[in-house]
Amino acid sequence: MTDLILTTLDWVPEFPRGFVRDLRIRWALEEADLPYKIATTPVGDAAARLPFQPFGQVPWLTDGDITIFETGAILLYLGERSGALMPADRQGRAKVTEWLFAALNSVEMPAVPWSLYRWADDETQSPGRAHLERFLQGRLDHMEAVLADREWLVGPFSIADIAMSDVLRQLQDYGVFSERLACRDYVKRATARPAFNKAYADQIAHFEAADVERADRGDAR
Ligand SMILES: N[C@@H](CCC(=O)N[C@@H](CS)C(=O)NCC(=O)O)C(=O)O
Repeated sequence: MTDLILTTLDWVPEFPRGFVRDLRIRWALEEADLPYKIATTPVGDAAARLPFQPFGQVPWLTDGDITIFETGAILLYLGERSGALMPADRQGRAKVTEWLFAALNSVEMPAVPWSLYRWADDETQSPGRAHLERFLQGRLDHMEAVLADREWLVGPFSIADIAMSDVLRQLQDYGVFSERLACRDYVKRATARPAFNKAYADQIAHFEAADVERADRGDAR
C-alpha cells in the first residue's frame, strides 16, 4: 500500500498556526493509524495549487492516483477507507455523514464570517452583523442541546466529531462557551485525544521548521 500524501502550505505566519485545515486530516490519519507523508506547496503561489484545489487552497490528499480536496470530502474518504472513524452499519454511516455536513454547512457556515470580524477587531455594528450574530448564537444553542446528553455525535468518536469539534474549537477563545458548558466540554474531550495532540504538535513543528529554513535563506517572517 502506498503512503497517503497530505499537502499543506510550506509556511504560514504565527496567527493561523494550529488552525490550518490540514490539522483535521492529520488528526483523522492519526486516529485511523494510517501511514502518511506531508508534502508542501508554496504559500505565495496559489496558482500552483489550482490543478489540485480549484480555489488555490490547502489541504488536499493524494492516495495513489486519487487526489481529493475539501476537508469534509477528505474526512469522508478516510472514514470509508479505514473504517476506524465511521460505523460499519448503514444507519450509523448515514448519521455520521449528516453530522459531518452539519458541522461544515450549519455551524461552520456562520462561524467563519463571525470569526473574520473578530480576527479583524472589527466592532462595526450593522443589520447584517446583527443577523450573523443571531445566526451563530442560534446554531450554538442548538449544539448545546445536542451535546448535553452525548459524548460524541454518533456512537463512538468519528469523522463528524473531528469536523464539529474543530469548528467549535475555533470559537472557544471568544467567550461563546461560558454558558454553553456541553459545547465547552465536548471541545475539551476532543482536543484531549492523543491523535489531536499529535496532529496539533506536528502542524506547529512543521511551520516552526519552515521558520528556520526561511531564516537560513534570509526570507522575512
Ligand atoms: N473549504 C476548504 C477551505 C480550505 C481553506 O480555508 N484553506 C486555507 C488554509 S486553512 C488556505 O488554503 N488558505 C490559503 C488561501 O486561501 O490562499 C476546506 O475545508 O478544505
